[in-house]
Amino acid sequence: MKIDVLTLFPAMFAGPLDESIVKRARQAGLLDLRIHNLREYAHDRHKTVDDRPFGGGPGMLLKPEPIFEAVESLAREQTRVILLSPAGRVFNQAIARELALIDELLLVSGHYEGFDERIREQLADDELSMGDFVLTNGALPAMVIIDAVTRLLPGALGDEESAHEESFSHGLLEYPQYTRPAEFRGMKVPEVLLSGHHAEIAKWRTEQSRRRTAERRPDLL
Ligand code: 21W
Repeated sequence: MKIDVLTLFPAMFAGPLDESIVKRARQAGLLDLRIHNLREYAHDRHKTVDDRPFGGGPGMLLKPEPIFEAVESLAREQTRVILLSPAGRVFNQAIARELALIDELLLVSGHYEGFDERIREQLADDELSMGDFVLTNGALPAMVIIDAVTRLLPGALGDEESAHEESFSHGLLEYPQYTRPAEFRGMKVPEVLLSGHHAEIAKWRTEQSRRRTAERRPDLL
């Protein structure tokens, strides 16, 4: 899979994508990731990428020319062009699974007060948000999407990680887990987990998952 990212903050991408499973996927050739600086597609003397909104109002908008030029130079016919903005549909695991099936993504990170609407109309295939909170720009959301999608690429997870994954794909929150020691600062691990009764343990875990989900995320039930 190839993922291009268009951003005003390319330096933010050094680090998070050079660790762990994403690093391994890149080294293995499963993911070809390229970060592009939007400013390099601005051709005026001041490398202008934004301007004031017609009609007035606060903040600055990303202007069309640099983004059109960048997308036209980076995207092919089959590329899925995705804007990151708080006005997008909310990203989730189903969207991650859908994106993991696509050969080429181009993630366009927003900033300021948003995009000139013609960028949406003409260039974007989709627009994604991380949820109802305000960030300073779309760089972290782009990295979140890359992380969530990369681990779904065939071969990205080791055997152990994949097996672990399957045992958690029941749509409930995780049950409480413990490791040694069996007692720590007076806090004891639930007796059933030390009992060796596998059916009892499975029953306890399911019950705990349900209780926790009902309490914290009733929308999942
Ligand atoms: C924050 C851009 C607020 C635009 C009309 C006029 C990408 C993001 C972002 C940002 C506004 C994501 C307004 C969750 C996020 C992102 C920067 C809108 C108000 N509307 N997911 N003025 N949260 N954020 N400004 O902030 O680019 S995905």
